[in-house]
Amino acid sequence: MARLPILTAPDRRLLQKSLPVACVDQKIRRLMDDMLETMYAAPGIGLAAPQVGVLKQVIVVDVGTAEDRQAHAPLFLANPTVVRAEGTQLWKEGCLSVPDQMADVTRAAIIEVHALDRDNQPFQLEATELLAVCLQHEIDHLHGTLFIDHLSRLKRSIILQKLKKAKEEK
Ligand code: GNR
Ligand code: NI
Repeated sequence: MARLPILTAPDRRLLQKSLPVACVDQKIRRLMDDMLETMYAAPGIGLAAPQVGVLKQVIVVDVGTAEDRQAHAPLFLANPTVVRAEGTQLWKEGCLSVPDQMADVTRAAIIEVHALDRDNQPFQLEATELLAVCLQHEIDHLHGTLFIDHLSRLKRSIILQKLKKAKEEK
């Protein structure tokens, strides 16, 4: 496994739409494993392929288990789609591609997601709470959407200004 560099905004690759994978083959599995290592090292609870510059519909997520948030419970999803969404919830979100910025975002409370797993098998899962938040955040990345796109224009432009400045100072 290998750690991959994580892109940070502003970066045009984070605004592009990712393409579905034809099949979860050895190459995609390798990408998933590298993304998981990168996510754990960051550390983060989710990572989408475009964040490492790969415009493919692949995400990895690990919010821990219900009993022990620290215990590993990785999920690998290719071509994830939300087929049902109900209710709303508010969560303070951050993003590895939007460093040092956090803001409240409203998301669906319960979602049903269809995807391919690490073995190319179709599966579905129902998610609530933080897992639902994280899956919606990652699936957004595949559409070129960042959590700051859910904020007011003013809040978004303040954050983008800070990110631009931070990059210029690098
Ligand atoms: O590590 C992450 N934490 C987080 C917290 C609240 C809501 C969403 C997230 S996802 C983020 C990692 C990331 O940027 N994934 O794209
Ligand atoms: Ni993110």
